[in-house]
Amino acid sequence: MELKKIIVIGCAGQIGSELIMELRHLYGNKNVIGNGRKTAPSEKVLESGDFEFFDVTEKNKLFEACKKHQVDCIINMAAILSATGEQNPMLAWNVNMNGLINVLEVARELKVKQVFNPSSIAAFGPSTPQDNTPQETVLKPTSMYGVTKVAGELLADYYVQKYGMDIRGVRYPGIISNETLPGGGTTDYAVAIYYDAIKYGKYTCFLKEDTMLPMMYMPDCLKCTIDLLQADYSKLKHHSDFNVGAFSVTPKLMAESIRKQIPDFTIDYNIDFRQAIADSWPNSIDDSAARAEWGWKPSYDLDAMTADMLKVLGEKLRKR
Ligand code: AKB
Repeated sequence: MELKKIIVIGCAGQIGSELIMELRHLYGNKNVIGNGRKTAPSEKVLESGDFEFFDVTEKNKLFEACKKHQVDCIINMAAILSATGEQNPMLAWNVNMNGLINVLEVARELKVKQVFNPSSIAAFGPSTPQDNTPQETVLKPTSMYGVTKVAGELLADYYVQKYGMDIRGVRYPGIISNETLPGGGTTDYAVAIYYDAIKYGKYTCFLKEDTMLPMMYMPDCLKCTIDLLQADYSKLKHHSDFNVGAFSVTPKLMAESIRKQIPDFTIDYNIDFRQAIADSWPNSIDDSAARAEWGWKPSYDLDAMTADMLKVLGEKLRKR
């Protein structure tokens, strides 16, 4: 579908901050509007195009911004993640659910052509098969974040059926990146470990060494988001709940991968409440529906990602 004006809600965050720059590159700076609550995104984001400050829970401001810029696509990256969600469940419910219903209602009222709303592996729970977790399976999460992700998938699919809207989304695994730090997630260790490997040569992990989780490197995350945005809607059988996989990793395997580049790197463990969240999530993901319906294919495995992360972060941290 030909999109003309896109707004990225929540683009001060880990994924949004990189996605907006990639979209501006593809669609033109003036055609991709940024949004953040009050945290200033990078200067690069602020200076390269329009930016509107408001909270996704403020429906009127969202409506006015979409109307003013005549957007035909809303990408909703504003969310409270799993760990913060367990510390403040009502905040997670408010931002994730009221934010989403605002996005869907504004899109319906303004006849916005397309909405992208991400889900997460957090939609699964302890009674879901943990290996090669199927596309269609038990969705009984035990975290508030997961509850909002399942409810969000159902709500989005309801708007597809009821109003004939074009709404798309993937169940992101843990995303590993080197530009904007993630915040409040259970998979955040997989980013922090690289920063600490370079800065201190050691890392203390809050998950046990054998905790296997699905992960993805940011270039693949951007590719999968944009590929789904651009996919032929008539070919999609699923809408807002695509499983997408890249590789699965434990803290121990990640440390071994880092040691191939930094032989003296050490890891130790100080387990906290995030272990219970991680234990309720899959080890690996079956993403055959995404592969069949819109051609999803990741590029990075663990070692390729580690080499790139250490190179990019090494240069970035040395400059400081
Ligand atoms: C989190 O850890 O909460 C997120 C996610 C997997 O959705 N990164």
